[in-house]
Amino acid sequence: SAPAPYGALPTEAQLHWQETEQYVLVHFTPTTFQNKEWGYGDADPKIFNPKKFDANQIVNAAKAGGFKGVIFVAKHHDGFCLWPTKTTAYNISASPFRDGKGDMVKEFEVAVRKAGLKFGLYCSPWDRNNEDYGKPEYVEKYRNQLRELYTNYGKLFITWFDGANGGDGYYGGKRENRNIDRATYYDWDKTWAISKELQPEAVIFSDNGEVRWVGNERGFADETSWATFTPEPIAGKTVAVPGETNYEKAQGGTRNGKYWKPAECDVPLRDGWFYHADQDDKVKSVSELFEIYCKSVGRGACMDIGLAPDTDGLLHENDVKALKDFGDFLKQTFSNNMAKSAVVTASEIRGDNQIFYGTKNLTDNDRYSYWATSDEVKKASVILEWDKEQTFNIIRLRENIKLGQRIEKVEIDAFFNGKWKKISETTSIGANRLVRLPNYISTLKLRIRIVESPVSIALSDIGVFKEPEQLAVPKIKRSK
Ligand code: IPT
Repeated sequence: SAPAPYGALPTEAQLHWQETEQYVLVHFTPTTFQNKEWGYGDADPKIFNPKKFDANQIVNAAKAGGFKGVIFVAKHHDGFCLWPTKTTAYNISASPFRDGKGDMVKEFEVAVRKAGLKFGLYCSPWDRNNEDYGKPEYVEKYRNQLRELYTNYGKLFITWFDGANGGDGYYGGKRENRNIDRATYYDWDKTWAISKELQPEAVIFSDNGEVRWVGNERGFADETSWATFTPEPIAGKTVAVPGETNYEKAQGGTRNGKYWKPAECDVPLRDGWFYHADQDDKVKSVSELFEIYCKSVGRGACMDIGLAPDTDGLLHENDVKALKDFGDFLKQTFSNNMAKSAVVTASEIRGDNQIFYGTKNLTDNDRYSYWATSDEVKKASVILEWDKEQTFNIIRLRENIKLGQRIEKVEIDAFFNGKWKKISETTSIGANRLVRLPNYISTLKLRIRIVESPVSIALSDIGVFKEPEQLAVPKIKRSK
């Protein structure tokens, strides 16, 4: 029989989110036209007039980068709604865009579906325009905004909730004190129930959501990062709510944590989430993006890259190029999996059942078919052997996470001059682990030794890859 699952387990929606791996988050509001990061909610709607706006240009640039989903910021902190909402006059109908008949959320949705990607929405809880903000009436309006968004734009893969949600303090030089008690004001259980009811297949992103904020905006999970997490409040608070969850702990998660809450690593493609012309030469290079990929997707998290359309309503050519180059680089790296041409043998197979638990499951591209050991076997190894030397620098490991996160430590050896030599070691595996060696190695044999696991092993994938020696295209010039 199959191994018993271990610890907290992912839901169906979390499995689908995990498979998405990379997506983008698009910020485009009147704040873009004010050249700010956090708008005050004081912009005249008339300034929102992107004359060349084309959702397809933005979505297709993301697709060329290998991104499989698009989250659109339907309302940011400035409170301007990018769809014709009934909840406030401060919305796109008051702007000159499409003569006041526009619906940018719809235009994004249509472009995303046409490109075959997944769609997600962010709607800021914090609202610096709404006159009711801080009162119970606002929370009702906010919930109605969510209802509109989760009803009229098809199936969403993620609903995104910011922890930057109006606590006491200075924001962008402006004092905010609306006496919001974040532990109670938004009543998150009740607010999130709207997402659960109207979009049951979407995961909720937040500090303590079904997908957790990784705790920094550099795009990096910790070297050891568990998919399970037990949220704790920040110092001085009693409940772990969005904006008041101890985010320092989120980078690594919690071994044997109470909940399955894997990390999302969000980071803008430029320095800021919004477009600023003086950042045109600060677009991240392919090597920076690949480092982020390895430290997010390669550590069992998802990668969420911020895209910032300019005042024309288009992505700048440097951004388009960076995304395309990154997508090409990923394709070149991952198109040839050398593990598929190896003879793969294991030190032990559960019940000797080659079909259900054998090593062929390790190279079949199925995240949920797996090699397993017998219940009492918690240390085991797999050898990959080729008939001619292979040169590579990336080793990919995946567990069948339907059975939980099991493995705690792995050592990796290569065969040089008739002897095994340890070349690397790693910790948490989970949905995906990329071990990126500092140099290429050439060898006839590779050995993966699972050395620490509280229960039997259920590994679903071993991949072996070589990242291109040179980027196919010259690096974008950076000023710093
Ligand atoms: C930060 C929020 O505090 C956090 O809760 C989360 O939503 C995060 O944003 C998403 O990136 S605010 C940011 C300026 C660090």
